[in-house]
Formats: sequence, C-alpha cells, structure tokens
Amino acid sequence: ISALPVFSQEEVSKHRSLSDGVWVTYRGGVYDITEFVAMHPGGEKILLAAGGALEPFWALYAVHNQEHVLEILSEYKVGELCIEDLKKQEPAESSDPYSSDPERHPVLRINSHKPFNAEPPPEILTDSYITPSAVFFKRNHLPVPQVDPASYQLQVEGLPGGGVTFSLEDLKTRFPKHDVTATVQCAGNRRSEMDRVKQVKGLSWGIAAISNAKWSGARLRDVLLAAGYGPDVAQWARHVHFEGLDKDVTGAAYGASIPLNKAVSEEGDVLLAYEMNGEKIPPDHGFPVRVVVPGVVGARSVKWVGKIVVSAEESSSHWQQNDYKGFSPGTDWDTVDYKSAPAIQELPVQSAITLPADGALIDSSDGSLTVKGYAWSGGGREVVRVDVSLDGGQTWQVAELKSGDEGQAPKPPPPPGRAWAWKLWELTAPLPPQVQELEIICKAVDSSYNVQPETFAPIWNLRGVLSNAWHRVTVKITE
Ligand code: HEM
Ligand code: MTE
Ligand code: MO
Repeated sequence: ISALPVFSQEEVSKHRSLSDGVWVTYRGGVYDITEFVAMHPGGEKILLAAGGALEPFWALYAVHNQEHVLEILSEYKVGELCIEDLKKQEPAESSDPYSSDPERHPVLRINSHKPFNAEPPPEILTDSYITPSAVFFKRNHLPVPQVDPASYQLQVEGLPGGGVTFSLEDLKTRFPKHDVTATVQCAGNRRSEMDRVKQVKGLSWGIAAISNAKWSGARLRDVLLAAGYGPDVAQWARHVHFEGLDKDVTGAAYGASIPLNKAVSEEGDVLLAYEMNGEKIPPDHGFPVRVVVPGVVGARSVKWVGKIVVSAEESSSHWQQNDYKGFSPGTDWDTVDYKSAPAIQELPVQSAITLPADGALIDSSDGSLTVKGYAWSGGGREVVRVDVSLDGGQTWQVAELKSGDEGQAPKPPPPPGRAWAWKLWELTAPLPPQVQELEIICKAVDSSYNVQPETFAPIWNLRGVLSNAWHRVTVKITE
C-alpha cells in the first residue's frame, strides 16, 4: 500500500527545470530526480524527459534496461500519477485528417504539428552514426496515409507494353534486396539561420533536418527493367516521376521526379525501400514503400510511393515546379519566376556543430574542449575534410572524421562518387588561454573541393533553401 500522494500530469509538467525541480513519471510512479541530474552518467540529456514520461527515452537508450537503474530511480519516488492521466490515450476525433497520424517521440522539436514536421535536438543527432528511426527528422506535407501492406500496389507507367503493378511481396521476392546507408537532408535544413539575414518563407528548421539511416529494398533500376525499361526507352525518356499515396483535400498527391540517368544507373543506388534500419519503414517515413534517392534533396525521396511514371518531362507536381528551387538574393516574391530556375536535385556541401550548443557554458577546468558535428555533400561526393576554428575563423584545425559508430570496425570507404552517408566528426583541442567567450566555426570540404560559403547574405533566397554557410556557435567559458 502506498502512502504517497497522487499527482496529475499537469502538476508533473510544472517541474521541468533545475529551479522548479525536475520530475518524471515511470510506470505510473512520479519521481523528483532534481538531485540526481548532476550525477547522471548520461549527462544533461536527462533533462529532455523533465516533466514527462521516461519510457520513450529509455526505449531509445536501452542502457537503462537494468535492475540497478531502477533501484536508483526508486530512491526518488515522490508519488503516483493519477489513473485518468495514466490511461489518457483516447483516440482523436475522426473528422481531423491528422487523427490517424502515428505517435511520435517526445524528444523531437516540433516545427509544425499538422502536417507533422520535427527534428531531433542536435546533441542527440550525433550520438549515433545511424539515426534511430524514432528520432530521424520528419518532414510531412500532408497527413500520413494508412496503407494496407497486403493490398498495396505499386503502379509503373510510361513504359512500352503498358502499365505494370507490383505488390509488396513482389518487391521483396522478385528483386535482390539491397542495403544503402544514405543521409536524407531537407532543402530547408538550417533555414532559421538564413532567416536571420532577412525573413524567408518556410518551416523554421534548425540544424537537424538531416539524418542518416540504413535503407533496404529493391533497386529502382531492377524494377524499371522488369517493367519494360530498355535502350529504346532511353532514346526518349528523361525523367522518372514518383507519386505518394498522401493526398491533399483536392486529391492531389505529393509528387516529384528525378533525372532518368540517376534512376536507372547501376551506380545511382536509388531504392524502393521497404526497410529502414533493419525494420519495416515506420508510418512517418513512408510505410510500406518509399523511394530513397541518395545524394539528392530529401524532397525527391517520395514516401508511401504508389505510382512511378517514366516520362520525357519533369513531374508537373507543385513540389517539382513551384517549390524547392534556388534564386538570387535579389529575387523576391513580387519578381520570382519559378520557371527560370531548375529544380533542386543534388545538394551542396554541408556541415554543422552539434556540440557544444550555441550559448553553452564551458567549464575551463580540464583545459580542453571537444567539438562534434556532422558533414555531408550531395551527388555522392565524399566529405574529405572538416575545418574547425575556435577563434571566429582566424585559425583552423582539422577535425577527425568518422564513418561509423564508436567501437565498431571502420567501414571500407565508399566507391568514388557514391558517398551517400554523412560523416560525423570530432575535434578535441586546448582551450585558448584567458578567454571568456569563443566563437566556434565549422566548414566542410567535399571530394570536388567544394566548400561552404562564409556567410548567408550572398546565398540568401526567398524560400530559405540551400542554407549551408559556415556554422557558428558562441560559448561562454567559466572558471
Ligand atoms: C546512462 C540513470 C534518464 C540518457 C545512465 C546510467 C544510469 C542512468 C544509471 C548508467 C547505466 C550503465 O552504464 O550501467 C538514469 C535515470 C534516469 C535517466 C535514473 C531518470 C531518472 C535518462 C534520460 C536520457 C538518458 C531521460 C536521455 C534523454 C542516458 C545516456 C546514458 C545513460 C545517453 C549513457 C551514457 C554513456 O554511457 O555514455 N542513465 N537515466 N538518461 N543515460 Fe540515463
Ligand atoms: N513524400 C511524400 N509522399 N510526402 C511528403 O510530404 N516529404 C519530402 C520527402 N518525401 C514528403 C515525401 C521531403 S520535403 C523530405 S525532406 C523527405 O521526404 C523527408 O523524409 P523523412 O520524413 O523520412 O525524414
Ligand atoms: Mo524537405
């Protein structure tokens, strides 16, 4: 019998900082872990769960799945969560087109609820080389469609002999299964920084609208060949369109296209993926089948793909024609002509600092500083170097590049021109003496010696895409 008080979720939610106390819930218990925060082996990340449930975080960090962790937790119990809040998950109203959207991980930073758009906190992003699917950034334009895998049909059109359809079973059994580790980056990644130069239109992404996963499925090339693609088609066809099963109120589906040569090339590695990180693709990421176009802007990796069309023309989709294009800083909404610019495909070289966070306090007592981040380039161009400055760009040091997780055998380098996955990087360097503030900068170089621009002003564009200037964070040094 418990003599402990009963708390509502509302009460628990008030305790989400060291000053208000840090409370969490776990299996119906309420815990005041304020005192434990400083002792936590996993560091300040523990605060991400403040005011809410531990379960989704511990599901992500299985290290907590041990008796001694529960023993520590039990010392901090202060009450029980009231029954109504414990079993609160009532299904949402059915008139809302978003009512069947899936549950999401609470650590995600939400840019928009409906449609759902969210990114992980930067310090979580570079915790692992392969981003766990639960925290992989999510970029939806529409409600998540519910697709029955048993009746799922992929239509392929535009090839001689008429349309061909494939079931999910066909894709899994008739074609070899390929694994491709590829980074997906949204065109709007780091838009919020460009917005500071002058306002842009779009979701205010931070630096984490980018993630890396192992995708598995049939090669698009193999499926097109089975559907009738051949040298005769190559004479006239130039593009391959993808249509999603997510539709807007008018019935228009999300759509995009890529150049034919990327789609059919043996080196293009374009997948019709039915697995993400070794499991069936989660609803937010395109269940049961999505296109993965490695090295190309995320917008072309169409999720919940229902139709593929081989064509002489580009897709006429809004997202191909009137969005996801770059313009001059001098072009504004009253002068923009979307027909005048090509659709974004390959993305430019990119990098960002995930640790320390902008504005962080750094303890100078151990005399050194560790900086971490990610770097990636489009078109299969490998990142060959990341330069880091601790003094606002006056001097530079070369960071260590990683192409796998700590403690795992290093992966063989990708074939030239097929570096689809990001590199995580790290630099530990002595703190410059007697400084109170540091401006840390990173910039990456790819295998074509492309570099990131120094500032945003010359690459500013009205939609805030292709935002890849040097990334800067400022930190304060404490004694
Ligand atoms: C590690 C306790 C919440 C992230 C650990 C360990 C303990 C612990 C005892 C070391 C386990 C071992 O190596 O045997 C707790 C308790 C929590 C809590 C009592 C809540 C009251 C969280 C949350 C997060 C988190 C919410 C993430 C958002 C981590 C990480 C490690 C870790 C990343 C691994 C650190 C490393 O070895 O590098 N935690 N934890 N923890 N915890 Fe927590
Ligand atoms: N596919 C469909 N069907 N619908 C969408 O809204 N969003 C695109 C792309 N594919 C989208 C889509 C955009 S803009 C991006 S950046 C990526 O999916 C994001 O993929 P993710 O949600 O798996 O991270
Ligand atoms: Mo995107």
